[in-house]
Amino acid sequence: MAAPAQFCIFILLVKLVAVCAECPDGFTRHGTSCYTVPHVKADWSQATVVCKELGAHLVEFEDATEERFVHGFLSLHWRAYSPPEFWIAGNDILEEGHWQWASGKPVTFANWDDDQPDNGGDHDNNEHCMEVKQKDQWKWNDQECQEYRFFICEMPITDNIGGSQPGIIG
Ligand SMILES: [Ca+2]
Ligand SMILES: [Ca+2]
Ligand SMILES: [Ca+2]
Repeated sequence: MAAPAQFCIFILLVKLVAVCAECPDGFTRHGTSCYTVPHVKADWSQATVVCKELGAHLVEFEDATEERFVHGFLSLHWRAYSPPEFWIAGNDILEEGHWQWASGKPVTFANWDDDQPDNGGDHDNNEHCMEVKQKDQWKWNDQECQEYRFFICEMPITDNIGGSQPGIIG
């Protein structure tokens, strides 16, 4: 007797997850994340806060496939942002030259622009935050974290579902 009821609950959950898996307005889906690029500039630290307020975080490229998607998105939309320069989550704030994403995950591949990261060169020595720019074909550059840039937020879908629906299962 219990099995059919459980089966129905399972179907209900699958439908619920399917509905919840859609991205919020203004976000674009790729894989298990939703992405948005707010029309506001902020320094790198403020950008992390704004993304968090949106239920997201600064974009972290887990692999080159994800990066290619974001490049494609930026290539379609960059003209709406002036100048087209964007913060992403990479940083070497904790340890010079040790690049990681803001979550603490390691940066597992590289797409640095020529001669980057340079930490600003000899005269500067103060570049610890990662940006991508249209004029550099979206390759990575380290930049001073205090600079104002647009930024890309990423909202992992699985985190949201797990976080908001814990009581339904069981
Ligand atoms: Ca990611
Ligand atoms: Ca640095
Ligand atoms: Ca640099």
